[in-house]
Order: sequence, then structure tokens, then C-alpha cells
Amino acid sequence: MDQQTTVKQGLAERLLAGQTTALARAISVIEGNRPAARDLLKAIRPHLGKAVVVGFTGPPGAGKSTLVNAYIQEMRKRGKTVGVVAVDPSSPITGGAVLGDRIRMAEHVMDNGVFIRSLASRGHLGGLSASAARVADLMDAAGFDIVILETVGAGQSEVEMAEIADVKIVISAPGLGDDIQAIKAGILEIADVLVVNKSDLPLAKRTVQQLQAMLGLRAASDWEIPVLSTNAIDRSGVQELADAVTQKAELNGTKSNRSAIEGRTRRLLAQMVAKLAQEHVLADKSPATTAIITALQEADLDLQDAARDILKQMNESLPK
Ligand SMILES: Nc1nc2c(ncn2[C@@H]2O[C@H](COP(=O)(O)OP(=O)(O)OP(=O)(O)O)[C@@H](O)[C@H]2O)c(=O)[nH]1
Ligand SMILES: [Mg+2]
Repeated sequence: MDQQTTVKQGLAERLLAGQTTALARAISVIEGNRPAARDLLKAIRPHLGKAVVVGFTGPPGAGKSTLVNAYIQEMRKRGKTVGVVAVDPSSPITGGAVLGDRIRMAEHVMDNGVFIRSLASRGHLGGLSASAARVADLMDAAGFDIVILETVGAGQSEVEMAEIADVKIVISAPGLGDDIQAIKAGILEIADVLVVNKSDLPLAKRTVQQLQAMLGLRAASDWEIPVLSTNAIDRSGVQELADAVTQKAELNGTKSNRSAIEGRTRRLLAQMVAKLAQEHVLADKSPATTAIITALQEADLDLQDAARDILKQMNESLPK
């Protein structure tokens, strides 16, 4: 066995034993996209699926980080360990929030049961959601009971990232202008739990009612999406939030590791397939594709049939 292999195996073993230094190192290996990354992921694969991955998504400034902080504290009280993957918001509205996050989360610094890691939102080969999912896997392997993904729900990639989570919390706050519209446009579809944070603000009740009205239009299912009110600063409503997350995780059967991991992997694969298909359609100037586009323009084909034709065609044309 060469020396490099020994080092790698050592890292996976130390990670699985829950050593924080090994986790930090493993994250750098994954982020650096080194050849060692694949071996490491392979080594931990059989041990995944114990953590519940919880997504906190919402518009900039809704109070996600403050609420994550309050949720961490609540789960620590319940004896759970918590890992956090926070994607740098770099939002113009609350620029400097990353520093704020560090200060806020500093209260957990001395706690071995909490591990917080920020991911830059740029420069991830294979996409941000793939990187975030891998870091979440590492935290899962290191034995954290809960892994939180905090993302700004502003664009497609953030929605994709939130989708990886087993339980998806969508956070809004009153007075953010178009936030209800933004939620309507994309992230409401993925929510398991809706939270109106900043319940101390005057318009909070109205925001709750608006969200409830929107939910009323949805088809019934086995999980009724709760609309909760929280004040992340004085922490009221946080216990109810923690209860709702736990209930949803239990309903998911997150305890059966295989299905949780399979679900997560399936969603990641679906995203990558969609991405490749998109790139293909946008770049492919072949006569066959152009013919499909023309037929679509002239209403000789409907959109879904056109998409099916493209998928069939891609089968032959994708680079190996
Ligand atoms: N009044 C009130 N303010 C809050 C509450 N929760 C958070 N805030 C404040 O709202 C501001 C934004 O909070 P953050 O937790 O940084 O929000 P965020 O959603 O993480 O922001 P980004 O990471 O930039 O997307 C901060 O000034 C918080 O102190 C709340 O429940 N009530
Ligand atoms: Mg934040």
C-alpha cells in the first residue's frame, strides 16, 4: 500500500470517528476537487444517511442565519449535534452578512457538537449544489445528527441546493416587498415548512394569512405544510419549528438510511441531467435540433413532444 493511500484511508477513518480536524480537512479535499475526493466519498458512502438534512432557504435579510442560530441552540438542548453548510449570500441588501454570521454563530465556537462551514457561491466544478451536497455528506459521515443547508432563495441554483435537503424550510419576513411573489415564483413548490420570521413586525400576521391562502390552493397530501411564525431574536416559535422539522423527518422515514440517501442522490442526478440537456439545447446548432425548433415555432409540434424528441436525439449526440 503506497503512502498516499494510507493517508487517505486514515482521513476517512478519522472522519467516520467524528474528528473535527478530519472533517475540516475532508472539506478542503472535496472543495479542491482533488483526485482524493472520489476515494474519500467512496469510503464514506456506506456510512451515510444517518443525518437529517434540513434546508433553510429564503430571500436576503429574512433572518435565515439568525433563525439557524436559534434552531441550533434548540437542537443542542434536545441533545442533537448540528453541522451547518452556509452558502455565502454576498447579497447587496445585507452585504457583510457573512461576517455577521460568524459573530452570531460565535456562541457555538466552543461547542464540539456544532460545526459551521461557509461555502463560497462561486467556483465549484460540477455546480454549487453538488459541492454543498458533498459537504453535507461529510458532516453526515462525521456523525452529526442534523445538517443544515442555509441558502438564499433567489435564483435557480439556490432552489436546486435547497432541494437536496430532506426537510425544506422556506423563510419569509414581512416588509420585504416582493418576497411573497418570489416565493410564489419558485420556492413555494419545494417547501415542507413555511416560516414567517420577524413575527414582532406589524405586518407579520398578514404575511402568514397570505401564505395560508396560497397553500389553500394546493392539492391535499399526506403532509400538511404548516405556516409558522418565529422571532429569531427572542426565539419564540423556534420550538414549534423544531417539532415540525422532526415530524416531517419522521414521516419521510429518514430513519431508513437507504431511502434518504437514494432520494438525495436521485435529486442531484435529476439536476445534472436537466443541466446537460439545457446546455445541449442552447449550444446545438445541428439541422435536427434546428428542425425541432422550427416545428415548435410553427406550432407543428407541442413543447412536450419537442422536448421528448430532443431527449431521444441527445442519446446519440452526447459526448462520451
Ligand atoms: N425584528 C426582527 N429582526 C430580525 C429577526 N430575525 C433576524 N432579524 C434581523 O434581520 C437582519 C437580517 O438577519 P440575517 O439572519 O442576517 O438574515 P439572512 O436571511 O441570513 O440574510 P442573508 O444571509 O444576507 O440572506 C439582522 O439585522 C437580524 O438581526 C426577527 O425575528 N425580528
Ligand atoms: Mg445569512
